[in-house]
Amino acid sequence: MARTLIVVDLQVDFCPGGKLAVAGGDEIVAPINEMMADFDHVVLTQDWHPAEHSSFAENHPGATPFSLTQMPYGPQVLWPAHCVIGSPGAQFHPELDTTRAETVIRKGFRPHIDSYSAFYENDYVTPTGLSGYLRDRYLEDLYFVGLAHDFCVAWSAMDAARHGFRVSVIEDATRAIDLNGSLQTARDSMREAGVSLI
Ligand code: VGL
Ligand code: ZN
Repeated sequence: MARTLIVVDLQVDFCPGGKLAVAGGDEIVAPINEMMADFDHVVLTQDWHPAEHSSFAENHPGATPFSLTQMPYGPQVLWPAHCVIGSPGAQFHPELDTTRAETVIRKGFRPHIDSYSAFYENDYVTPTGLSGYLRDRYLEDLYFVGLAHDFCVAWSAMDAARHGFRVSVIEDATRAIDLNGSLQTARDSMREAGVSLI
């Protein structure tokens, strides 16, 4: 079965020095580049928010970054502004090899809904189109790497497993935000959803 590597949000703002830096985020770039040779297909995802995005703390007067708020679709962490459409921080890490990418899925561009998963926005009903893309191409054996382990990688992997894909997360090639135990929760939930942590 063809193996597809899905590289999640390996962008400047999620690496040290970025607006929502994940510790060690840049350490996984070289290993991911090398790993691409072992896969038949490579897909990239890109977090891509308008400046007025509702997941940004600065768009909620008085709110501090990393606090929780209620959205019509449920609880939402308020983040520092990051990956603003067209900004340098929204670009892929400059050393990431993007030549093998067969498509780039952008997510989070609707002002009122955040999107952690590469498959569905956080309302769980608005699809990004990735599922249809993969199914149409018979790409059903998926390996996730990238940032952040406990948010976008985990939510993507769980959605993929729920939709009947065969799903693994290559943990060495991820790094976590780890907000209030979110890494442990994400790992437990992934295992429960049938994701292999390898
Ligand atoms: C992410 C928080 C907000 C991620 C994206 O890529 O894990 N986390 N936007
Ligand atoms: Zn985001």
